[in-house]
Parts: sequence; C-alpha cells; structure tokens
Amino acid sequence: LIGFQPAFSQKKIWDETQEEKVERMKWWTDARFGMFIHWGLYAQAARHEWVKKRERISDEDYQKYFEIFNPDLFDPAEWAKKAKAAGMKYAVITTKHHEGFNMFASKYTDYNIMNTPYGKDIIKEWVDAFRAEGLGIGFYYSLIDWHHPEYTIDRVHPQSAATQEEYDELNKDRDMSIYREYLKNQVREILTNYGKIDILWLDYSFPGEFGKGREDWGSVELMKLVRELQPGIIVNDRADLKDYWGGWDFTTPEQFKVDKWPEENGVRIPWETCQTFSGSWGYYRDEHTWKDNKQLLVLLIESVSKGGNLLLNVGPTARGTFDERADKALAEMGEWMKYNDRSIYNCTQAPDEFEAPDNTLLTYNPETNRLYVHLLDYPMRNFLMRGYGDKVKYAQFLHDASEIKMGKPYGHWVEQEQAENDINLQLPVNKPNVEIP
Ligand code: FUL
Repeated sequence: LIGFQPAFSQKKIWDETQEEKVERMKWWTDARFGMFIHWGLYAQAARHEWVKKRERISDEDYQKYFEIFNPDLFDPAEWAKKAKAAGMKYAVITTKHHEGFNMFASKYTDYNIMNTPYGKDIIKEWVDAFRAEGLGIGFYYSLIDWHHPEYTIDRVHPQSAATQEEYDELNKDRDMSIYREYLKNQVREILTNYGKIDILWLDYSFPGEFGKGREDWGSVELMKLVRELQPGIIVNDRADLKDYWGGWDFTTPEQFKVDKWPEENGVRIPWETCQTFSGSWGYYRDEHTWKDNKQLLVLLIESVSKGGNLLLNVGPTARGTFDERADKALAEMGEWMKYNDRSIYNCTQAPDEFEAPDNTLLTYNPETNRLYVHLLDYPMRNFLMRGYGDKVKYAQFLHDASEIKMGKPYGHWVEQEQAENDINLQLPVNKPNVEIP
C-alpha cells in the first residue's frame, strides 16, 4: 500500500489526515489514464510550444498569433468523446502556457482569448463538454510567464544570466511581487469561475541559482488559496513545496518511462508520468518521431504496473482539431481498452510475492484480488509461471473470457519441467484478438 505520510512533509499548508488524503485521491489513483492538452497561440507556429524562446521571437512579432487566433473547427464535445473512447478518465488543459496567453476570460490581462478573433472562453466551452462526458477536469497553469512585463527573466531564457550581477542587471526594472499578485489572481479566477475543478497542474519551478522557487511564486500562500477554493482538488508537485504537507499530491516524471515506483524517504508516493505522442507538447506539424501503438500501450500498462498514472498529451491544431496521427493512436488505444480496461482501472503494482516472468508486466486489482499478466511477447504454447503454483485458482483471457487451462506443458523439455510450485498456462498457438500488437 502507498504510504502517503512522507516523514519529510512536516510543515503544514493543509489540515488533512493520511486517510483523508487517500480518500480524496482515490478516484484519480483508480482512473490511471488521462489526456493532457497543450493548446495556445503556439499551435499556429506549429513548431513547439517553446517556439517563442527557441527562436527568440520578440513580443511584437509574436503578437500576430494573438491577432489571428481563431480555431473555427473547435468542437470540445468531439474531443471529449475521443478522450473517453480512448479509455481516459480525466483531462488536463493548458489555461496558460509559458507564452503567457490566457485561453480563458480574465479580468487581469487583455492578453486573453476574448480579445482574439475567436472571442469566446475556450476554457468554459471545454470544461462544459468534458464534464458532460463524465471526465475529471484538470487545469494546467504555467507559473512561468514570458509575456508579463514584471516577470523576471529566468535561467531558461535565452538571455539568461551567468552571474548574479548579470541577473540583477537584466531584471533591475522588473518587480516580481506584482507578478505574484497577478498569478494569485489568475489562479483564483480559474478555480472560481468554472465550478468544481479536480486537478491543478502547475508548471514549473526549478529552485537553485537564479532559478525560480517558492519565493518567486509565493507558493505557500498560493497553495493555501488553492486548497481553500477547491478543497477536493488534486495538485501536482511543481510549486516547490515538497517539504509541506498539503503542498503537493503527486509527482510528475516528464517523458520518463518509470521503471520503479518512486519513493521519497522510503515512502511510495503517488505519481503520474506525462508523455507526448511525438517530440512536442504543442502541435508540431513537421515533427515525425511519433511513438507507435505498442510503445503507447506498454507505457500505460507499465505505469500502472509500478503504481502510477499516464497523462498522454494531444497538441490540437490552430483550427481546433486533433492531428490525425493522434486520432489514430487514440482510437487504437480505445480498441485495446475496450477489452482490457479492467487490467488498468483500479489496478496497481502486484504484491511482491508475484514476480513478473520475462517479457511480461503485471497489474493487480487489490479490491477484486485479480492479477493481470500482460504478455509483451506472445509465446506459442506453454507459459510457465514460476512460483505461482498455489496462488492461482483460475485463468482466462480478457478479450473473450475464455478459459486458459492450467496444466502440464504440451511437449517436453527437461529445462522447462514444471515444479510443484509453478503453473503452466496452456496458451493457444494463435494470438488472441486485441492483444498488444
Ligand atoms: C514542461 C514545459 O516546459 C513543457 O512545455 C510542457 O508543458 C511540460 C508538460 O512541462 O515543464
């Protein structure tokens, strides 16, 4: 079981017992699979959400994207259906990415969706549609802001400073306390104007020399506000509040295929890996390093097998549609999930007594006491599971609920003789339908 009470979280932002926390997060740890959506003005450049920094585009030049943004084909109900059909249970959308543009109506800046040709609150439309499909609602909000005039230039900026003097010189006319106030006001807006919000995904801090940490964001105060406004909300770990109880709820390995349940001080912590289909979060027309279907499924299964979630990202186009490569991948995952989702939802890492045979991943549902064996390399006949002898009552395929007989191996091979405490699954030669490709 996960221990949610890390010894290092001594300082308190939020009064809650471990049991209450487990309960608050249960829907999320059961859900296992969500959709990340990176959408903003950068979708028009169609070459990475960091395009402004990567290409050192000035505010003046970037302004054109603001003046023409008009996603005429945006149909959030269709997006929500696609997420649901893929087997996803929640979704997290960028309300503001590092570029600073607001996809929501804000009274604290004109640099928001209402002042583009589109002129409607995308976040509102999105929330309504996703909620209608019963999906959990999550907001990504960037702590970094490349547009706000008071936001101090940090070390990810191309002009970044090498020394403290350079840093001070670069930022001498900027007042971060004004930005902090703005940040707080905006977080209050998104957590007030759209009803119950299930997840807040802040991004990001990099404490250290000239880096940004809790002081820059006013994180302690910010998080108190978040908990007060949305007591049920689940928050990620990027506001630099690791040592605060209530400062974070789960950790966020980004583009990492996690091979072991992450721990802090010997305690297993809730986690979610966020992953892209390709090499970018925002829509990137000419990027072709897309993960294939098997890689994506293994990512999902492997995450669950180590006690974690997968947040899989789509970067919609500037017209408001999904890239057709994303559509295809989502549909294929949905096809697999239709038959196999019970090996994902409510599942977690298998108890230690079960060792995963080679080329398999194990997931386990503690409530039903079911163990799921995912065969990554389908064997043609016998499948010996060492040490499982007295532990398995019955075996079946998921896709058609057909029995898998457990018995003596077909054929004979001395090295593979079955021992008392092993079982042998008599698998059909033909690979069943809708398995991992
Ligand atoms: C990172 C950001 O810089 C990326 O653009 C993306 O949003 C990713 C999920 O988090 O920190």
